[in-house]
Amino acid sequence: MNPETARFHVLPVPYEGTVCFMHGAARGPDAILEVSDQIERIDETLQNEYVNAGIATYDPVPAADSPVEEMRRIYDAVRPLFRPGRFPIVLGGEHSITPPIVRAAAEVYPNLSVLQFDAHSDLRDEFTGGKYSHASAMRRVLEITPFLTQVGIRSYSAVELRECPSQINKRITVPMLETEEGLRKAVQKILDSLTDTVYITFDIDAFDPAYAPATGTPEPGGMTWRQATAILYEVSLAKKVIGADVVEVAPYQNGNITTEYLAARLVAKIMAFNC
Ligand SMILES: [Mn+2]
Repeated sequence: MNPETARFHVLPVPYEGTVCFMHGAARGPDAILEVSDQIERIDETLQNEYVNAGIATYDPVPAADSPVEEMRRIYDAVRPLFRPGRFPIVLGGEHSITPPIVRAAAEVYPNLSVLQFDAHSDLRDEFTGGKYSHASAMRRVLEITPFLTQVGIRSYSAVELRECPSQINKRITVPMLETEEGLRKAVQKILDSLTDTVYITFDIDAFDPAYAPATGTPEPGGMTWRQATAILYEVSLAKKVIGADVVEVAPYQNGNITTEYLAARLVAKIMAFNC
């Protein structure tokens, strides 16, 4: 696909430099791209052939030895992809890859807000791997923009609560989504908290492990496919979504493709809703 005319720009970032528990996120981008051939070219909700908008897939960003160098490489690779009309989708890799992407996006789109789907709040100031740890990703994002809305969070430390008290009111828990009325209210709360221009970061562990088991820290009590896609649909309709990442897919090597297939479907949904 000619990158000049493509709407969607897919950038693989196979980085897992600071992972502290289950490894494998570096294999995420390849696994997602591989199964993406199996996905229909038409979206079943909107009935649009989103692939016709054009999808350009780039070579992976080579993983660096140091987090600082990795952040620089990601920024350099993704910065040219943020342009009016272009919609970058970055495939991780661990969650620490998100801050340099948000930094690049915020340079093009002032007043940017970030919508984070995640089991973990990732607001620690430092963790294993220092300032650029996967557990610090959203703390770094808060240094770029104060507009951060978090969905699906069910695991965090007392320190995070204490140090980022303003985030507590901008958090949508999974129980809030469990009835039709709850989901409707949650969507409204999300829309009210976001600015007009939105970047989406989607940690696959936001889903319940029943949906996406192959991830570093599969937390029970997660979101369903329907809850996640309903929120993505409403946000894409009401806001200008300018890019997204899907991170923390750590594929099994036993032939179970449930998680990467779901991730590929998620990417397709994001494309279909933002054609
Ligand atoms: Mn995360």
